[in-house]
Amino acid sequence: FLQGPKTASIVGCPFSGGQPKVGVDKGPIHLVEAGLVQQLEGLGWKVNFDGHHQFEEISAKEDPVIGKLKNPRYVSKVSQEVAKAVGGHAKKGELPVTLGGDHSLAMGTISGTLDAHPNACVIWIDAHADINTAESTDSGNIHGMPVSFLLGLPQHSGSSQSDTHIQSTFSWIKPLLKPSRIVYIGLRDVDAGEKRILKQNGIKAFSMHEVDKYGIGKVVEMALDHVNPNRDLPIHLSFDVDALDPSVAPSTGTPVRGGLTFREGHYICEAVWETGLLVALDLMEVNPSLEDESSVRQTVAVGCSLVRSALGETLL
Ligand code: B3U
Ligand code: MN
Ligand code: MN
Repeated sequence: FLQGPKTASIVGCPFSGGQPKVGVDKGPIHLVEAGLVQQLEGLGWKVNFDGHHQFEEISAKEDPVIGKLKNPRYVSKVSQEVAKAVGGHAKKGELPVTLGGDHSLAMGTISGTLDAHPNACVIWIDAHADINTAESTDSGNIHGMPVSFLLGLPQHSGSSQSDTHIQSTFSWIKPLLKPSRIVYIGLRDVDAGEKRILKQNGIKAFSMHEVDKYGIGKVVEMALDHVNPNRDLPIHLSFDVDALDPSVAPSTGTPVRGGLTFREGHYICEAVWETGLLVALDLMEVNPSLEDESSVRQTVAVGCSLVRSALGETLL
């Protein structure tokens, strides 16, 4: 295919177990209610959407922390289901569009993509690096950790018993992602431990500093040159809406000022679409319970707009 498959499959993931704030599980519902399906159909896509996923909850009582990790069984089980859904769509030649939900879901989406496209690369758009390990995490929130699991980094939690327990809980994740196949854009709130992990693994990241210095056009070109030098590998775009400045996308769980502008965020989506290599898209961390009604409407609208751009809207 030249411009990606022409069927998009919406994977609605009402899930918030990777972080403590309620409401992010309502993100996908609001995005669909805002008309995302019809908007994509308006761009000429055939869109599959047969309702949001219904994840069977694992109660807090049945899901005590392992080391510092919160809701580990629930997060793992949900992401495993998401991996199956995303992988299934991708193998049928459809474009999975996963709507979060919190970013721990990317353990599932990227596992699904790599199952269908083992040579895929990942472009991760975020204020945060989401690469904490069981050892480095302060919060224990797994939405700050998915990349470390995808890379198969060692998960040391302080006792060998809980190390084994973490390993078995997440044993379905095949560590297929190579450090050279992921690139970040938008970072500005990275923990000290995460900086160490990025450096040790030689992972390329373009923080807001580089966006300021080079401009978004050059940054995206450099990011693609790094992760996809011959422009021949399938691309998974994982977009955390908190990469955008809070003035653009206020309704998200961990806003950080100094983020991407509306245009910079859209430019990334357009440039990825332009490669013709997009095989999967995530839009994560829209939380319609945070901030006032007009902020929610704005954030949901921007979310829909980013998805449309990644699916070809702005290309003339
Ligand atoms: N790095 C911190 C904060 C954080 C990560 N992702 C989000 N927040 N959204 C952590 O909790 O790991
Ligand atoms: Mn994130
Ligand atoms: Mn984030």
